[in-house]
Amino acid sequence: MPKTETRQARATEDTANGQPSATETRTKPEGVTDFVEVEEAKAEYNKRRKTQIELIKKTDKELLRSMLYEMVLGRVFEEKSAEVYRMGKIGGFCHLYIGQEAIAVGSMLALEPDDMVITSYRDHVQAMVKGIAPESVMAELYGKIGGCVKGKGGSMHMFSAEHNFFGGHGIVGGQIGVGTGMAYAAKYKDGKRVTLCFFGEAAVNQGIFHESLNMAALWKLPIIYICENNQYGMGTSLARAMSLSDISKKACAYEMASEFVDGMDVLAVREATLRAVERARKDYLPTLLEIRTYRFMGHSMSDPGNYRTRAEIEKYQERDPIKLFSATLLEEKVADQKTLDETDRKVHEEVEDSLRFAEESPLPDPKELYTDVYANPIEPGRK
Ligand SMILES: Cc1ncc(C[n+]2csc(CCOP(=O)(O)OP(=O)(O)O)c2C)c(N)n1
Ligand SMILES: [Mg+2]
Repeated sequence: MPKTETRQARATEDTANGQPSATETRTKPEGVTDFVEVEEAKAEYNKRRKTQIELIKKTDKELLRSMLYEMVLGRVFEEKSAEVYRMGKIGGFCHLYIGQEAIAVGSMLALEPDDMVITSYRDHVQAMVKGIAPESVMAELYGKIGGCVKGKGGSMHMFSAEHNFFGGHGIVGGQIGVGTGMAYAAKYKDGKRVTLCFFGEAAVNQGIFHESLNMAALWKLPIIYICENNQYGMGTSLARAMSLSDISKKACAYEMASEFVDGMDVLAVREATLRAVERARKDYLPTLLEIRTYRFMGHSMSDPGNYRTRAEIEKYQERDPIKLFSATLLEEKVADQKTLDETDRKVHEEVEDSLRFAEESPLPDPKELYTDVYANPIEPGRK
């Protein structure tokens, strides 16, 4: 839960960094570096165990195993991307999703294929969960013609109209307005499709968030706003940047339904999304989900990460969503160790294949510079 003391403690740090502080000086409690206590989250998770077991019993076992597969695929894919990035094979910005996988998987596996998704630049895993093949995402990272946008988008701009995946957006909060427009179009045209719009917690401070939520509630749009609260916007912690850090509460300003969800619990994410999907599909009502998570890596590949401690990262790694879910599946006998090893083996094979594909895919021909840019293409060389 939000802790005012912590916010003030952060302000104290600001002063130490030479930045202005709006609050009085206060000693930072030992070991408290964020606004959500891991111990508290663990206790909440344990309280949910009974419900979780019931959920596991009523959910298709195959679906549960594919949820695990998708999370592991996301993790291994990105670990490999980081490796080849460091070798200089991928250029430009590259933001990893490691630690946040339960959000993409829990929410998107609750959708129908026709439902639409839009997100920020931290998009590789979401693109794959929506159905874009790993080789197509890897080739895009490489800037090759086999990429899902023919190598012209790169890491931040995965896109596939065929898979109803509408980006990959670099402007913080930009996708919230576009996503709201998509939901408007869906309702106007047929009313059946739901839009899932992901963004980070730093985007909530942008005007577009508030304008969009107001319109979505007023016009009853079938949209689910998913705030992936990983507690940092680049090197700035949420506690230092937001006056009301309980993000799910902001929905009440627009009379919108909202929930606060543990993003390390893939089943909790799925259940909350299912409730929101029903609200959207049946009654055209929007929902704001604040899903609490943590990114295990830096903001991007070029982040030295000196704004947080190793101890803080390790504390959250204890609640690694993949470890938690694997343990639950083992306990409930949905999977045995052999299944987990086999998942790991298959995932590594799939990631290696994607890498081979990306390596072998040619670079785009220079004439591709002129394709898919304007609705009415300009002729090359025209003055
Ligand atoms: C309008 C705008 N302002 C600033 C930036 C620079 N910027 C890129 S990412 C980022 C932080 C966003 O954090 P958050 O929304 O929490 O998403 P996360 O990176 O944590 O997933 C900022 C400030 C930008 N891309 N767009
Ligand atoms: Mg963030």
